[in-house]
Amino acid sequence: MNKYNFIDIEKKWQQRWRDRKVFAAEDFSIKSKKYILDMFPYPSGAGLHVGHPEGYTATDIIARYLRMKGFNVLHPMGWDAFGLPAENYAIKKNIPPWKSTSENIATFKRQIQSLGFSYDWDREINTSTPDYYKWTQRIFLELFSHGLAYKKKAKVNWCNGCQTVLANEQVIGGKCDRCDSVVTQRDLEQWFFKITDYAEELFNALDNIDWPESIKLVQKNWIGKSEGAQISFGVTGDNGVAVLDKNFKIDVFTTRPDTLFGVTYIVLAPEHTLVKKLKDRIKNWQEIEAYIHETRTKTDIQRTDLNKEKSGIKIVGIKAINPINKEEIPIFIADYVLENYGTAAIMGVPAHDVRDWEFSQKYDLPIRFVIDGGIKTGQVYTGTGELMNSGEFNGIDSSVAKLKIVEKIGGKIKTQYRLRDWLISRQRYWGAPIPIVYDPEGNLHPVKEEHLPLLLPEDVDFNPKGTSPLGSSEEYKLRAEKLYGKGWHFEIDTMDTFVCSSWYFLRFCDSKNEREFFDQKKASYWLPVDIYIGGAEHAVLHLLYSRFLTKAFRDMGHLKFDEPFLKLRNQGMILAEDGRKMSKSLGNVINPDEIVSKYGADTMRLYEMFMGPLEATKPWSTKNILGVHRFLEKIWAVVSDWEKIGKPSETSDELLRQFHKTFKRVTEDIENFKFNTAISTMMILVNLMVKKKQFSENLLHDFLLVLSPFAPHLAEEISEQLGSDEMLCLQEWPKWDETLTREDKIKIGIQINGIIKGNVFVSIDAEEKDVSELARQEQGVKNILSGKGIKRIIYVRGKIINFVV
Ligand code: ANZ
Repeated sequence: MNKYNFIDIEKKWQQRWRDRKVFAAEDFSIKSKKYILDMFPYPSGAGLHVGHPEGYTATDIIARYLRMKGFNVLHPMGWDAFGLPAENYAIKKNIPPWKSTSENIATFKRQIQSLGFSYDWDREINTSTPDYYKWTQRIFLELFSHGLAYKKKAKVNWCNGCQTVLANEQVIGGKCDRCDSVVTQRDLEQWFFKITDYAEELFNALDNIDWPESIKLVQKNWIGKSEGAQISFGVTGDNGVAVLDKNFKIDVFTTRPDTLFGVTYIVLAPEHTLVKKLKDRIKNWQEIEAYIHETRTKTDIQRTDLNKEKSGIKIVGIKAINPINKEEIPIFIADYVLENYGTAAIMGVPAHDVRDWEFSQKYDLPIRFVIDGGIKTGQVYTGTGELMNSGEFNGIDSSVAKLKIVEKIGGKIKTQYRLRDWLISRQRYWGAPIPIVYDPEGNLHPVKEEHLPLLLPEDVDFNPKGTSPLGSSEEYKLRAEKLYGKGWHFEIDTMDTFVCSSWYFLRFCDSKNEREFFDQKKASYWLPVDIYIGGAEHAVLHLLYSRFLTKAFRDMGHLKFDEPFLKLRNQGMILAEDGRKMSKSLGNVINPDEIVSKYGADTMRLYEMFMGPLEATKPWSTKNILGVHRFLEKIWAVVSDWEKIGKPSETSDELLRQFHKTFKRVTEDIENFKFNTAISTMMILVNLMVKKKQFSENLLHDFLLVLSPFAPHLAEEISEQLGSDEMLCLQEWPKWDETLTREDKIKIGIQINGIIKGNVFVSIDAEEKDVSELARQEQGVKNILSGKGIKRIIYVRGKIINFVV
């Protein structure tokens, strides 16, 4: 054999796999299926990052392994191709987004293909092409016709940097998750998907899927389930003068109905509808109105910031009546109570709620302890306990009192979710046009089926002006009039790119279908996804939206399952060699192309898996990559040596066992996503192969089979050079002999009177008699025991032998 020439070898095998379409997934096979998916990338101008191949290598190992185990595997790849960066690039460089996007896709594809991943490229998806976004638009229309897509004027997050609204999920700590600009509030008409209809199921079903606990927790917190009660307070005028309508009530949502006797005031969100309704009865209206105005500019995050000094205004002229003791209490408006949570009103319990405590300090409101535990310290007490100052409920525990109090006053037990509807419209260009058309009176209508895809116009001014660029297209205007009549015009907002990515995994089942989202039979064969790997940063965006869409699709009759991704794993971040995050500005970015051309794709794949546990954050190391490269060279050399010295005639016993142990361990490690330890096991074997040199060709062949998901090019090449004419990737995964995988000797601790004095190695099935015999011969033990009578021997099988003397 010649030198390990990875450049030629890798090119040759990639070509061969492609030409023979060996990784094409077969629809309707009688074989069992496995759907192995990566989070598809956004093809940025920067090209592939070393972080991408980490997850892709992991799924590729699994996909290749499962094919060899006899499964029909769907392992597709595509491009999440709409989005802001391409549009911003267009503004800066005057290159239209479709052009830069297709160039970036070409680069990404070349780079991904250079790594020898076993994707079924016939199913490739590009979300920015009309054959895909036609179906994204169809989804919009179906959601619309089922009442799950709607337009409303709402307070929304506005990013000045991106000049568009953002979904709540895209606002991180009050800033835009893309450009870091501070997000402000605006009142705008926007499109929403009604994800809140699914809040309960989205929350509960997390318990049934195999996802990292951390991701489930983030989603649970985001959905924010709160169990409490809705309690109605009466409203009256000052000095017992009734308000106009006796039925006026203030409903509050509380998680602590057990504190009802401790309520000393009520707070309404400044936007609460009752405030405007009672305008005529409010004596300090001007003050109230100014405060409402002031609140409008504040985001929910600013309003609920725990460090912010509380503010509010007392409403003069009306009072609330506590339903439990008929006490009249003041009503405030304050911005710490949010408009869009619960009932937009709270009962203030300063003794037992931190925010209320602060508020009461500022406005000098009475503090009444009603749960035992706080009064002793004179500080706010948020725990539970026995009730006090609560009439007939005194002495009862919070958990019981909660229910009893709600029952007594006719309140309602209520579960509240923090999740808000998904805001999907964007005032940007490079996204799927929203398929809605307006008549001259401004009424909205769905774009007709036969007019889909509603193509993105090209004659637009990309420069953001705070309104949608599509509004600047003359062609779009004329098109609407031509199709619908004079004065009609299309919606000019586009959809958030997260809409495109919330369903792409469904399309892979049948990505070329021109008549439907996908063929029903194909979908029921392939779906749901069995294993999904991607970054943890998608916890509440993509992963939540995809779950919602799957459930909505199910309820609209397109799918028969509940959850899209049965098993999810996250790859950890790869840091730069200096331990910092890789970034262009720090100049510490590693380019995968360089690694592939210097060491080869197999080294790159193996190295990324060898760096550490898949989910761990780990720094890049050029030294270690060399080590991995040498490991592959060693494998090559072992076989080359054979040519020189001849194939060995027999296998050493030690090597035989090591081979079988390796087959077993690598199999189990792949199943458990422990790729790094699978590789170290293979390294141990190869070292032994180099040292002992005595192993059969059959064993070598089986070793190449288990190596092949990790370093497929090298493994295939050696196998071919050894005379095999069938590709490894089409062969069966090797079996092992279980008895050969057992450790043949085990260590037994020797104790004298319970104190360890030495060790002895015995065969795994040794009897007490044999162990005792061997232990007594151990030199140190022999010396101590000499001349002493052994009273008793205690043997703990496989662990310890104790001589009592
Ligand atoms: C009285 C009370 C007493 C409360 C007590 C807590 C402790 P989570 O868990 O977040 O759901 N609340 C209700 N609606 C609100 C709104 N629109 N804006 C701001 N705060 C609101 O919290 C529920 C609690 O948050 C509710 O229970 C209410 O305060 C407050 F010792 O009612 B509580």
